[in-house]
Amino acid sequence: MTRVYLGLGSNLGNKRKNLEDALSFIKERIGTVVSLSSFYETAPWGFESQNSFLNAAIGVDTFLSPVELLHATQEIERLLGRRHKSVRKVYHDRPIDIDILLFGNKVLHTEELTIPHPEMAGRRFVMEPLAEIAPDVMHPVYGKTIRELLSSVEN
Ligand code: PH2
Ligand code: MG
Ligand code: MG
Repeated sequence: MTRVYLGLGSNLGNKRKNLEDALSFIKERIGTVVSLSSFYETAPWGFESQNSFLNAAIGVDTFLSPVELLHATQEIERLLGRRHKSVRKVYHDRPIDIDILLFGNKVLHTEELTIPHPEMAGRRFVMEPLAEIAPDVMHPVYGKTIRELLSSVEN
């Protein structure tokens, strides 16, 4: 079993309900949710949109492999009505985005999946919720805790 941390974001429709529905599917299909951050209202980062985000982070204990976890999160995104996938950092409004931030201490780089999430440490909308639930967890590439990384986020 592995403790994983996921980032959740929604900026379309009933955002709070979208996050809650994602949580239900995660409990059903991925594992035991052991921690849940507050919901943070955040400005769109990296693209132009009128729609603010609701972001959160969760800790989950799962028996899935990294690729199984990726496929499970993608299936949940589809079930909650996500149509567009971000391609090469061109982002779209979305009812739900579920990102794998950390997978235990695993470091993985394949065509399909990079773990830890390559952009996490530069994004306040990820690090602030994550630091609420996992301040002392060590980032396996940077060798710093989430709390330390949050203190040097520039946005
Ligand atoms: N997700 C992105 C791009 N920009 N901005 C905010 N505030 N919250 C997000 O979850 C988010 C974003 C790519 O997935
Ligand atoms: Mg994302
Ligand atoms: Mg995503």
